[in-house]
Amino acid sequence: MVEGRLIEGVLRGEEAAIARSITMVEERLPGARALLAGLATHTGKALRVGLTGAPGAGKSTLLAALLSALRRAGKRVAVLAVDPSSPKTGGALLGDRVRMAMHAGDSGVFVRSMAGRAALGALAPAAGEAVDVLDAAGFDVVFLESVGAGQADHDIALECDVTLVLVAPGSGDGIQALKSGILEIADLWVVTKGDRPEAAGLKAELLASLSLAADARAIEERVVTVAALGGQGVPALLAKIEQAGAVARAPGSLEPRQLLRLRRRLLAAAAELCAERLPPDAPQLAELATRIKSGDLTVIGAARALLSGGNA
Ligand SMILES: Nc1nc2c(ncn2[C@@H]2O[C@H](COP(=O)(O)OP(=O)(O)OP(=O)(O)O)[C@@H](O)[C@H]2O)c(=O)[nH]1
Ligand SMILES: [Mg+2]
Repeated sequence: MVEGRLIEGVLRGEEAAIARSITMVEERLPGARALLAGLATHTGKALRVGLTGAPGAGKSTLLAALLSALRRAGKRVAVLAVDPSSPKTGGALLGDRVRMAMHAGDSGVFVRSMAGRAALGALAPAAGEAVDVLDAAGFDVVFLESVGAGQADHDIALECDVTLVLVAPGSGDGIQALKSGILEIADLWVVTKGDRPEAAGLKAELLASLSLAADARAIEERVVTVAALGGQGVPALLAKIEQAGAVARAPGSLEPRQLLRLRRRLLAAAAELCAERLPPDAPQLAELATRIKSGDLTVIGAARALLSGGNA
């Protein structure tokens, strides 16, 4: 069976098998479910780190610095860049490919972009499943980079153990300019380009804004300034990522992210199965629609009947 060979390849960390598997998951190809089921017992080891920020915030530069630091520590690292707005060959990520080329030929690094194919609503779960593939392939840390697109970033954050939101000085309106809701998804806020003179002011502005909603000291612990070009602040950020990841993944933690994630996956899979069993032209739907129209059933009543598998 094809999936069986792929599973073995992924577990051995073979790049071609990993790439093929991610494509299967991304494009919902036949066999993707069997593949994920086969890999499932081998997942749960990787630390999943979300990283998001406006265009030009410094995501690629910081990722390159984090990658180098993690490689020096002997960790295997993967980056999955998700861009819901551009087609697969889109330009936005090409620059990243070039930057990441410094890791080309290093089998401890895997970089891949994932774009547009999956329906927008399904992109985050598909990205999460692609991370499962990388997790099973033995990567210690998997970064899910998203290219600031509001709701998609939020959904992607739910697939991660730790989420970093990057804010850069010199973008004009400071934190006012950020997409609404983006700050709330962060476990750690990262002020990038810390070598620039406006960075301290931005950090103060960020702290003031965040402290309205929560304990100021607790917030301060979670705001980190880095100057990734020169590497300043990167080891400290890495330590905070590992610390936040350990908390999020602790079995006794109040909201183990893995459980939340699995609950969401379960719902998404149930919806997928439902849609598969009931294509829009299913006779059962036509019959129920007629009954709803005649006042014999309500929409919610018919939906309940469908879910319970019984007759309305
Ligand atoms: N001064 C300074 N500039 C930086 C630093 N980090 C990144 N930059 C610059 O900021 C610009 C954007 O950096 P990128 O890392 O490409 O930002 P990005 O968020 O990946 O951008 P997109 O992929 O276009 O969304 C580049 O010109 C970088 O050289 C830093 O630590 N200090
Ligand atoms: Mg970039």
